[in-house]
Amino acid sequence: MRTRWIAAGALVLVLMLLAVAGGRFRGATAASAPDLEGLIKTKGLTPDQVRAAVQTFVPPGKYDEYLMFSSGGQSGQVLVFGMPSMRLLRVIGVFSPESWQGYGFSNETKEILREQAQAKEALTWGDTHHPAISETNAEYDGQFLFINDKANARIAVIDLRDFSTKQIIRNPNAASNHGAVVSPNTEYILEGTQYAAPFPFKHVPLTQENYNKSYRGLATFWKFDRAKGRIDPSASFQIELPPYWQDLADFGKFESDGWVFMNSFNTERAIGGTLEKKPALEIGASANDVDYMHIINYKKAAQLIASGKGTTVNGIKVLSLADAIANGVLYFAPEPKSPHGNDIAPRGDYVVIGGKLDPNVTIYSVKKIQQAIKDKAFSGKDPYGVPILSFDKVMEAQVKIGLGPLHTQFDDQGNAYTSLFLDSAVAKWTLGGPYKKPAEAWKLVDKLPVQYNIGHLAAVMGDTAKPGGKYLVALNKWSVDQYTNVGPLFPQNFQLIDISGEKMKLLSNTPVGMAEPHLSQIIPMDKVKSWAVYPDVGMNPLTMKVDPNATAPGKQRIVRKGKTVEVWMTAMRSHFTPDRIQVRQGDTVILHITNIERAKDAIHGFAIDRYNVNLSLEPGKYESVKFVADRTGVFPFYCTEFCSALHLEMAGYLEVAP
Ligand code: K7E
Ligand code: CUA
Repeated sequence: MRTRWIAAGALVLVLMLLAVAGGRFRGATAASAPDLEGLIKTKGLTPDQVRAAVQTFVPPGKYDEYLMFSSGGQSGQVLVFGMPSMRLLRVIGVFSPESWQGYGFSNETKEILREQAQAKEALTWGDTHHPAISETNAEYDGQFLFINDKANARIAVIDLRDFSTKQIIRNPNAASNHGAVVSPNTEYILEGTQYAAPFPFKHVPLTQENYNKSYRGLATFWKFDRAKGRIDPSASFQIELPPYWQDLADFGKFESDGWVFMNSFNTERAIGGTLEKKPALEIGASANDVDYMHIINYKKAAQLIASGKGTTVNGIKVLSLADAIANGVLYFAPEPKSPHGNDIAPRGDYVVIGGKLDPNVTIYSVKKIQQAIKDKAFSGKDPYGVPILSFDKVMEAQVKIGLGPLHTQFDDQGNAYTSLFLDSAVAKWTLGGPYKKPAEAWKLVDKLPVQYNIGHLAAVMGDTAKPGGKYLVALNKWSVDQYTNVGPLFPQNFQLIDISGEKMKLLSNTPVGMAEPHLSQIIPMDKVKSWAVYPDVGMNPLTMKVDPNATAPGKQRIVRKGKTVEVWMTAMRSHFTPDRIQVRQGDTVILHITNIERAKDAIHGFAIDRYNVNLSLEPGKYESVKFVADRTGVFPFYCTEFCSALHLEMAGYLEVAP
């Protein structure tokens, strides 16, 4: 039996190789076949495993078909994988200093990390959850990437021309955030709060009465200026929400354009108090059978703000809850208790909600929601006066798919894929019209076990207007027995799944040992047009322009002005010019360094002993660093990238005289 499997496997592989090579290596393949068979036999591979290996293998020198941007969880960074090989191509420093990139060491990147920081904040990490690629007509355009920091209520902007962070915005009124999504043409990035907090933020003693009265949630719409590549806080606004714990959200598109759908939980407004013998938060926050999906007309909110309705709180315009209700900006719809995922179908016609404690996914029809709002089909109001749409009037379908449904992605065949946390599985089910015929609509069609405790999943462009099908990645929280033990901090487990056929097929496992990714987004490789070198020599990565302090060859110099010593330096294989700097103790030293190389990959680093100075200078990049020379001595500086045969010689001395 076993031998027959092995023979079949070898045959499959040989046939595939022949097909791929178009017969070019017929002779060679025939000659090496026994070796292959032996290899398959020794490893005990099944035909499916052999097929998966061939399918995901990207030969040396060839490129992957897709890029996957993953959140880096508590590392505060973004991870970039090639797919289907699942090779890690890049880590992007975002909320945490990243020494390989010199991120958080140069003046330019220090400024990004410090930008918008509030008094007494010295944040050196973030908890990234939701990367969002910029969109044009509800499709990824590959220009920018946004990501949230759940812990500190921040949003970062990454420019995909050089894959580096350009801006970090701190929400002045929120204490944490969760969802981060972009509108179909990237006019806005939505940041929803997670845990309700006193509004405006200050100390308000945590009693039930105070909580109900003075604590609030917020939906923040950050206006994105695409030409500048920056969020413009002055054109942004917030909508005040009841103190529920708002969760994931999605922007409508096409027929739901102008609307946002946002989950909430803890509509019970539980505040904990276990030591005082009150119910634990998790019990209090899941007592009710339903929570409220927030249905927000953000275009109307933007008009109201533009016509002067909002008040400015800590520098940002806020539309009050009362104004939101009075002007038809905010409605609720009941949703299964403790919901999590909130995903809009490709045509913008359905909202899919995964209720963690409900075995169904619940699907709402956008048409029905719009009709119910018109008809004022309300079943009541919440304690703050928000009208609640009647569940029967807005619900389209419920599909029983298994335990712990979380997030949903879509393919190009009218199917949806939902992660099942408690079942450790992916459920494939069908959408209704216009995606499928009535007889095929709203049915569970396949289920694939994953290892283990899946959180998000990501399909190729799986949350856009044009899903690509083909592949899906399960982002599993637990790996348990999938890898060799490397100590009690276990890697996360990414599993690549083939979704091109009727049945899902597991292709590969990838351990992620430096982060807990939440969401990923997958984009065809050719949609991202990044630079191999900075297009002009002396480009400042912050302004994306040639910096006035960039140094041309022949213009290198050291200038003293009072107690400030300024150095204009170039880096080129294999020397820094100048290579000797003499200062006196207590001087302020400013280094302007330009990598004047034009060759791809000719990267230099710049480090100084004991001064915590560390830069990464990619070809054409200008960066500066400033420090006070407070310790005397003779400190070597050197290039930290092995750039040439004389790389070790690419060095110099900083002399600090008493
Ligand atoms: Cu981990 Cu999207 Cu923050 Cu779900 S979230 S798993
Ligand atoms: Cu430059 Cu090593």
